[in-house]
Amino acid sequence: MKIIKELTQEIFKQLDSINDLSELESFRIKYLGKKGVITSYLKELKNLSLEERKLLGSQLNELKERLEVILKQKEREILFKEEDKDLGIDITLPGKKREVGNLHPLTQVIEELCEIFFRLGFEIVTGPEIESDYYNFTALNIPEWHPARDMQATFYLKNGALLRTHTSPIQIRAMLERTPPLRIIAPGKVYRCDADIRHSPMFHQLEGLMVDEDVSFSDLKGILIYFAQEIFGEKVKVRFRPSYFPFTEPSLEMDIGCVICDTKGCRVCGESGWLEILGAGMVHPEVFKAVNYDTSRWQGFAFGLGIERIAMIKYEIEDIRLFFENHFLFLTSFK
Ligand code: FA5
Repeated sequence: MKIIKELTQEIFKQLDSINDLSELESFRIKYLGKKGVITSYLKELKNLSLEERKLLGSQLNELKERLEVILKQKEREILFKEEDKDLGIDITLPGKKREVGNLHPLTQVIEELCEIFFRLGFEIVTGPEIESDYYNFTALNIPEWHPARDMQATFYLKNGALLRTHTSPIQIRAMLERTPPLRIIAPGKVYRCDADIRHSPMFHQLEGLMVDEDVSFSDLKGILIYFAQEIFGEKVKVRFRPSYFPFTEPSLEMDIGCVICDTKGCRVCGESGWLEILGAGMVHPEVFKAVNYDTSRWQGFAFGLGIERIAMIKYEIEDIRLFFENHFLFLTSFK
């Protein structure tokens, strides 16, 4: 028993200092080989009494089995270490964090808006960014001579087409493709010669249109207030102002209380305390005429939201240009 105890200690002491596979193999042969120490002791058992044989035999076999398991573990450890050395890896270094990307803040706002209006039964549609004069202006009751064409400085293409100045032409396309009643929203890029901290030559709008037999101006106001509270929270300050659009009558513009200065006035809201986020109104009978909708039966409202303005208020961003300069730190702060 004393010999087994000493042998066990000796074996484990030696194991600690083994660092490569050839040393490990010599060690295995020394103790477990045909002429190894443990094997020899096992062979000697036959010279002992039955009682001693039983006791020592089970102890020796247990040590042998334990050692076989430990040797396998040690072999795996040595192999891993050698692999790491080959690859030049320091296994003590902390693991690498995998960066996960995020959607652009404007995409996030567009998705949130679509979800809000989708819940209200609006269908999501799209239209082309290169438009004809007819859909962008004429069908929307903006004839060639109309001063409203100056309201939106337009990028014209050589072939007479233009980059749409608003998402309102999608109203016309959607009404021509469908029969009323209908509810659509249409997010997309629009283009105007306009650039400062609140205006960008390319920006995003979301158009909304609802046509039915019994649609009123108060439905429009109710939906706009609902959307503002959903996106900015219930405490949001909202203001409606009378306005003019050739394709709606009556028309309004909606402002949101500037969250950056709490309506006290700052650089972002042009010192007014408010930020204009949308234009809206009841669909003009001339627009219904352009799509052959019976004006004695159908009424409707339409609105056009400025997506960047909404994102600026929501995320308290002072300069619209940040959305398009693609600074990595700016974009990744919207995770
Ligand atoms: C229009 O574009 C109308 N088509 C909106 C409309 C639709 C009215 C349906 C009635 C019925 P306006 O030019 O005001 O309207 O633009 C709408 C919103 O787009 C503005 O309230 C503002 O939030 C945003 N916007 C306008 N110009 C810019 C710009 N250059 N950069 C960023 N956002 C802008």
